[in-house]
Amino acid sequence: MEKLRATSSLRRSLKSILNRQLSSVSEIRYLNGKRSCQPTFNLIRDHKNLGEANSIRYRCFSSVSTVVQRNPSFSTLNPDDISYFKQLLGEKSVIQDEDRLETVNTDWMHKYKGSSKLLLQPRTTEEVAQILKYCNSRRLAVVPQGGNTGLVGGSVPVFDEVIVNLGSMNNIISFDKVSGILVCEAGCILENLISFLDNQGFIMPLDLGAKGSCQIGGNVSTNAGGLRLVRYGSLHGNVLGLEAVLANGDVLDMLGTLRKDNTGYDLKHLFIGSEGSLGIVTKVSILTPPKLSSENIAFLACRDYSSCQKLLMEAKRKLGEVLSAFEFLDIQAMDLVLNHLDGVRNPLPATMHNFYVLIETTGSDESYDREKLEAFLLSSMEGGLISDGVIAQDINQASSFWRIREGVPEALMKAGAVYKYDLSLPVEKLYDLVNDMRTRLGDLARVIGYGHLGDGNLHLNVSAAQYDDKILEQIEPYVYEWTSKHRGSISAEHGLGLMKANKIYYSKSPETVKTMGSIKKLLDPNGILNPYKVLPHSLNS
Ligand code: FAD
Ligand code: 2HG
Ligand code: ZN
Repeated sequence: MEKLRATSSLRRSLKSILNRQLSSVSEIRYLNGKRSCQPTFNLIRDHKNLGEANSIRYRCFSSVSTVVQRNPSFSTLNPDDISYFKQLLGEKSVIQDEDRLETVNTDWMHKYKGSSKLLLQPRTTEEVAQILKYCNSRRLAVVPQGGNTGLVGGSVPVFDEVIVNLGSMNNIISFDKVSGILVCEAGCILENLISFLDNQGFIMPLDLGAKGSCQIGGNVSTNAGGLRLVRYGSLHGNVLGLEAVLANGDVLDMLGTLRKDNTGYDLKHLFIGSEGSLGIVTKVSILTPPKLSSENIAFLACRDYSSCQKLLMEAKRKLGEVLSAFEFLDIQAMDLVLNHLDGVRNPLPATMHNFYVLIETTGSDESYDREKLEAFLLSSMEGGLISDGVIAQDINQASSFWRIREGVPEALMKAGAVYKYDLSLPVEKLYDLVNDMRTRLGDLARVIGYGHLGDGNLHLNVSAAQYDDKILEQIEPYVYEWTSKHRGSISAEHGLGLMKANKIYYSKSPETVKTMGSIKKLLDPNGILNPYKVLPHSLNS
């Protein structure tokens, strides 16, 4: 009898939750990846006391500041080089304008800044091939660049590397409605591909907060994970083929559109996630799933991390075939979003909760999917895993829930200086690190935990008014050692870039790194492609 009463009151409370309308709907607007505020800090690189422009001290780069030396075997640009590129690409695609160079030399976080004097914007694979062939013969170092939304200092030069931006190669080449296979150029912006596919009744298997700026070539080159990986898997599974240009200008046509092809080594995988260090990706063929008719999204509150974890296990079991996202943010992340982003409202305003979970389901039967989600939420409430929650009633509410989760990186930028760590960890351990960091840092900085819980991917961010070596000393190498001890990855989805090139050994064995070095040497013997990134600097000497 007791139990029945409890259950019926829970049912009533769930019903009221499900029917709750948000008082105001925030604007549907996807972050376009560009910051709307100027940073209050600058540089992390510091020429001071070094006495030479050929080395840069990267202060955010490890607990002890590290000096990166310009590779002396690289040439510097001369007027003949500029004439060659102008003749090849036309005046308009050879950019030396200081303002434009400032933008492409600076990363999204305004944390890394190069001093390139040249931006090239090729329009065809042949042009990319000619650029690389020439740069290789002249030993001019090159940074491939997409939307420049990378978070590890990989997309901007370290010194004076030539920037090759793929943004002008933005054509959709073909779309096969029967197979769902999209073939496009590398410079297509992810959000444009999403819109194109939406009109065709399909979706991209990849979605991320930077969709308004990042390019598919950049996504492939970083093997970006994002918000839907829990459902559709990684780009290693969804990219069916690609075309890439090697450092010597050779074009590798691996642009297959087959699900199955076991003819020899599958070399495309080398380019997925190699962050522009092995070649420039110029075209991509990708398998896209059909757009299903019913999407539901719930914004939930949990009392503690253990409840989030149990909720995930339950969701995998009970929502299995319809689950398409399982994201979490802690109270600090929520607080930042509410305080720093315009127009964002708390969907659960009665009180702040320790944790928030966003669950999305995607399926083909509206009433069945909704019932399934409601039944899951009810049983989770009965089991005490959820303390409050709301299901979006329409697309605007759904967007406003996503805005909260996708807005965390932007809110962090607005809050001041930020140290970012992108870690794969066993789900049961994942939040222990956040707690440990809070203990270590005390009042020095705020520690924020959020991310793709469904994939065991924690985004640990440390936010402070300004960069401070005292803070960094408390974070590194502790975070990397902790991750390594738990057999995690120090880069779940953002890559290594410049930030973590020297940290690779925390997640990879020396033999594996040595083999990576051999592959790099084979494909790019002069090391012109994205130097100082991905692989440890010791491999270059
Ligand atoms: P860039 O930043 O320009 O470059 C990234 C790297 O790829 C560089 O090393 C560059 O040299 C190389 N590269 C770029 N294009 C090419 C090419 N055509 N050929 C060869 N190399 C190339 N990442 C995630 O994984 N998941 C997320 O959920 C996520 N969310 C984000 C949210 C925000 C707000 C921001 C700012 C970033 C986020 N990121 C996320 C990181 C970033 O957006 C991704 O890594 C994205 O895939 C980078 O694409 P891009 O076109 O901006 O590449
Ligand atoms: C996300 O999931 C991105 O929002 C950014 O990967 C993560 O800001 C970060 O640390
Ligand atoms: Zn992420």
